Amino acid sequence: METRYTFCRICESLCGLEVTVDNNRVVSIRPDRDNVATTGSSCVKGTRQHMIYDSPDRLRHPLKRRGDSYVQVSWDDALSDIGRRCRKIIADHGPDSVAMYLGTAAGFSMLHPLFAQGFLTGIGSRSMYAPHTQDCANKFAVARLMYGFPYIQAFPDVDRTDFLLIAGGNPAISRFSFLHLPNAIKRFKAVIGRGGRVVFVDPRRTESARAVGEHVFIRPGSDVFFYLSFLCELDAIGGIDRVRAEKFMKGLDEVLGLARAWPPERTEPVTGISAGVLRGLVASYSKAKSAALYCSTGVNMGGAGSMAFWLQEVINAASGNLDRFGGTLVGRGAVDFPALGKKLGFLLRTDTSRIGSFPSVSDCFAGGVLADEILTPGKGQVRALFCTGGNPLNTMANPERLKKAFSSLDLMVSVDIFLNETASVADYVLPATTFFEMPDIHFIFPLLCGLQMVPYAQATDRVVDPDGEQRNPAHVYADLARACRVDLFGSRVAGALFRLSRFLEKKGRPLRALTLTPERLFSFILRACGLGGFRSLLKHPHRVLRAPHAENDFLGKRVLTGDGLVDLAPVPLMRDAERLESIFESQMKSSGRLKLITRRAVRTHNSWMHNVPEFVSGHRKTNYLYVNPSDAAARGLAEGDFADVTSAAGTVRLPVSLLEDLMPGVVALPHGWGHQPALGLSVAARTEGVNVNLLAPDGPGNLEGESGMARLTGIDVEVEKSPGLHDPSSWSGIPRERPM
Ligand SMILES: Nc1nc2c(c(=O)[nH]1)N[C@H]1C(S)=C(S)[C@@H](COP(=O)(O)OP(=O)(O)OC[C@H]3O[C@@H](n4cnc5c(=O)[nH]c(N)nc54)[C@H](O)[C@@H]3O)O[C@H]1N2
Ligand SMILES: Nc1nc2c(c(=O)[nH]1)N[C@H]1C(S)=C(S)[C@@H](COP(=O)(O)OP(=O)(O)OC[C@H]3O[C@@H](n4cnc5c(=O)[nH]c(N)nc54)[C@H](O)[C@@H]3O)O[C@H]1N2
Ligand code: SF4
Ligand SMILES: [Mo]
Repeated sequence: METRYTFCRICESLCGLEVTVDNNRVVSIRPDRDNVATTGSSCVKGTRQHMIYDSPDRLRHPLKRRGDSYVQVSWDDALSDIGRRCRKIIADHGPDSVAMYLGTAAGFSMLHPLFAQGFLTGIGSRSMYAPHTQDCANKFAVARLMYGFPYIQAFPDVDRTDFLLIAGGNPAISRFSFLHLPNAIKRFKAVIGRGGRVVFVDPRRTESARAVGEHVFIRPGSDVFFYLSFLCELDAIGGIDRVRAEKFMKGLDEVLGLARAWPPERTEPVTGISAGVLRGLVASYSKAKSAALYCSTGVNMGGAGSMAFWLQEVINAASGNLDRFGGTLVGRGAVDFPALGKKLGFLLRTDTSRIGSFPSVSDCFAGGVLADEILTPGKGQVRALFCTGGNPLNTMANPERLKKAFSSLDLMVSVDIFLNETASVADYVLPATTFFEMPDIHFIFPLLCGLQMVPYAQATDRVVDPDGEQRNPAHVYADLARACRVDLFGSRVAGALFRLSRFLEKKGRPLRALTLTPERLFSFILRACGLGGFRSLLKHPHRVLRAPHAENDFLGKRVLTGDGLVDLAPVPLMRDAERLESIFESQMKSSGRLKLITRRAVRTHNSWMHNVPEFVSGHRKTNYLYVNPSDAAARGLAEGDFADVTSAAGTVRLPVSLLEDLMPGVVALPHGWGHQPALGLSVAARTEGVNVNLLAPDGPGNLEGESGMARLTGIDVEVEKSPGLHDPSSWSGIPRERPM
């Protein structure tokens, strides 16, 4: 038995973990109480993650599709066939015909996004897709317009603030996003302890709102009008810091002019927030010594996420709270990543998608047009897809159509740890190492962008070795690049170096000294960050602290717009604002309709926790439609009844659970379920939950213009008692005529 220290990479909390290993197996996991940043915080997903990996379903060898099932093949055979087919596709149709979907699990390690992107760059393809357009592309798009770079993300200085408003986020369950904030609820309690206020604006009285602070109901999808009225009122009561705005910003009068048309009385019927309550919030925000507005996915996914986030940022900046302790801060990473990115042109592409002309955001296209990009003939049509660390057939809008599109590809390769529902339509499935089976350092947000309440750094070695032929992402993509005869990162030198390294590594120990291992690469990155080498950082298993954040450290210094001023009224957003009247009209018209929102649970993580038997036992074998008792009574529904939920895109059938915490007129349905089509998830495929994204429409007409965000919350639905039988083996819950 041996104890090893590492950190969890399932969510942005990156909790320090203490792991007991016996005979190359993880036998137990505890939170690392000595970790200087996470001080013993963790959750059941992190401390039970060995149960995910220990499954007999775990991918241990490459698989090749044969008919409707998969057979084991050697890496060499898989790589040479993939290489041959990929080369032909590139030769016949050009590099953009090869696309990649870089999923959430990929984004939390350093090697995976780096090498996967390096491979696509080597091919010369721009066709990168990511879950950003399901959760946060609006934030990247707006940050680029206002601050000059997508990864300049101001965060609330929670530990010093006197007023914190969180819209569309539920940190008690999901932890925090766009900021490493372990023990969030404890920190919020401290705000109240020092006489401050914490307010949640959410269509559901969430676990967070129940634990701490105050709660205000908002009608789903209406946040943009809440922020407009907030800004209008802030201006009316003289809450604008004109001196600071004059010095560091531009566009103030334009955006105030826009907001003035939206006094609280006007927006009240759409947001459901009374003018009195809103005025109270603004007065309190304005009076507080320091204050911060923060929003998360509930706002991002609501159909006008870019405008909503923009206005939130305008309020924080124009009130004088941006770049002040207790307001919002722009942290410093271990290197000045935004400045470097700007210099080298990273993440700043200006192209648009072939279908729908959506701007690429952070060098990714909108996932909501991926099916169209595959199904629409013409130059640049996507014909091959690499799906890596993600499960788009579960997590993206309109999975039925996406499945048809994926099935029509000339080549599809999945790199995952399981044969999930997406991998189940791939030609090849390549087995990846888990987080425990590879060395790592913190990913880009905390390490390079400083999105940490307490800045720190940590490295981890592998905790165990893979028990089969699984390869780490650096090796997978170096090997794929060689098979496709392209240079990793599109660089001849890098390409040759990694080819030589892989060759030497395969030759064994004597030549190890000459190879570029992941550990050596990390040392290179860490030294560039002034954090010493990988081995020296490993000597601090409870991690090391970096310099604390400062105020007055961003405005006038690190703003990367052309003139160094924060742009409060970027032209594309002002243009987008012309849609406001029609959005308002349509929300007024649909105000009597039921709105669908999402709901996360402690034991689920998007689509990848349902193969652990103890996470899906008993009543947890399915997701539920949560309905407010008054809405249920109006439809004759009782706890446990089956309901049909119908949107413009489709219908799902699932059991009802009554929930008083929901705003009347709102129903909630957790995502990440509907694994019935997965060929290699023996536990999850037998769960009975349905795929909520069957209710979400995709395609260019259904995406937000500035960011390409899909609309995954605030969807208009009808709910009625199910007229027929429920079929637990179908991902919609509705009996099918033919097997899926
Ligand atoms: N346990 C668990 N933790 C997770 C995840 C998970 O699946 N499970 N996923 C991880 C990932 S990938 C992410 S991106 C983060 C996300 O973290 P969060 O953004 O905090 O996500 P949610 O917990 O879904 O919180 C969204 C909140 O928005 C509310 N909401 C819905 N629609 C609206 C609306 O129109 N307006 C407003 N104001 N609120 C609305 C919902 O009721 C919900 O409380 O969580 C991460 N952590
Ligand atoms: N309706 C609705 N839809 C949503 C959301 C919502 O709130 N409502 N939330 C959205 C959000 S926030 C997100 S981020 C997206 C997520 O969208 P995706 O990224 O497409 O989905 P995940 O379920 O996170 O997929 C993670 C995959 O990674 C695999 N995996 C786990 N560990 C490893 C590893 O170490 N290596 C490799 N190679 N693979 C690994 C898992 O087996 C799983 O298949 O979904 C979005 N979809
Ligand atoms: S909160 Fe849970 S899932 Fe997130 S990093 Fe910590 S232990 Fe992992
Ligand atoms: Mo996410």
